[in-house]
Amino acid sequence: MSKQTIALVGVPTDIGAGHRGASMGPEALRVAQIAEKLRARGLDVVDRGNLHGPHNPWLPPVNGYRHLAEVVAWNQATHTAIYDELAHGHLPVMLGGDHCLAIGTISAVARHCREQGKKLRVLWLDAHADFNTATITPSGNIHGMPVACLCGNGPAELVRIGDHVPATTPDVFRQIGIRSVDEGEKRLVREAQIVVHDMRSIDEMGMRSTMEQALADMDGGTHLHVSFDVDFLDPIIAPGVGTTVRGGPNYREAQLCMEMIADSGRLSSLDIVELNPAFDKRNQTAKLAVDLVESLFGKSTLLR
Ligand code: HAR
Ligand code: MN
Ligand code: MN
Ligand code: MN
Repeated sequence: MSKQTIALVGVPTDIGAGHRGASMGPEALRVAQIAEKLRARGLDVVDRGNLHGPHNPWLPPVNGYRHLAEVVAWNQATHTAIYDELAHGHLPVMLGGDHCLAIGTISAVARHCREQGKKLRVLWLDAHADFNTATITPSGNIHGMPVACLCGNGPAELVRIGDHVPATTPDVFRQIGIRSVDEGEKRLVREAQIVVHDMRSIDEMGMRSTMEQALADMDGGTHLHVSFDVDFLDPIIAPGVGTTVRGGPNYREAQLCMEMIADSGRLSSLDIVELNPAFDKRNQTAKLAVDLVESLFGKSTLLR
């Protein structure tokens, strides 16, 4: 079997975010040499360039959503591109862009899994649960809603991307690093029974046991998708995001998280989202994200 092609797909938009600048994420990751670093590991990497979509009109929310029509357009383009890569047997890496784009990627991954008879597991690495709805959102920003939309709780135009409603179910998710959940959102997360490894839990049991649990019960028929919101990381090491929340995983904890995912051997698709170069210093957060992605693809810091 020839080695699997990793396809980088840039999605340069901040359409779902509360700050401008995540649209520069794909280029910052390229400047940090994401393709070259993965190729240096012997991996086959192609860069598809960027998808295109509407510009950000920067308007206030309407009926609880900011820029809904534009978010739909970007996610449709993302769904099509990611589905196409999976259909060709490639491992897609979506370079965001804000986290609303996970609606496009994960709906495509879920569709692929249904067609291939695979089980889906999604690791949601994030400071936030992203489970808001129009009625409870404090902001109207759709990057705070993708998990809800994927589980069928959202506007019809977004929920039906991928033509299967709901795109997936709460039980596929394992949320890790969570430390900022809005009051109404907490209730919905509990009701949906999403498995959340919040920072309190990581403090108490450590990253190793956390990841053992999050990666348990997978087998050769499991497609593992990682949705890496860069604000997962502690802002001391990763200032280049729009919504920093202190008290996240430090460098070693983040490395262990990525190394254990690599060791599972199941990684089949990836989002890298919420990187915001407008908040970064000398591209350090992009470089850190690339360093961690190298670990995700098997680079070990140890003598192994
Ligand atoms: N929970 C807040 C809201 O919905 C902030 C969401 C921020 N989301 C991200 N992605 N940065 O995780 O407005
Ligand atoms: Mn190929
Ligand atoms: Mn997020
Ligand atoms: Mn976040």
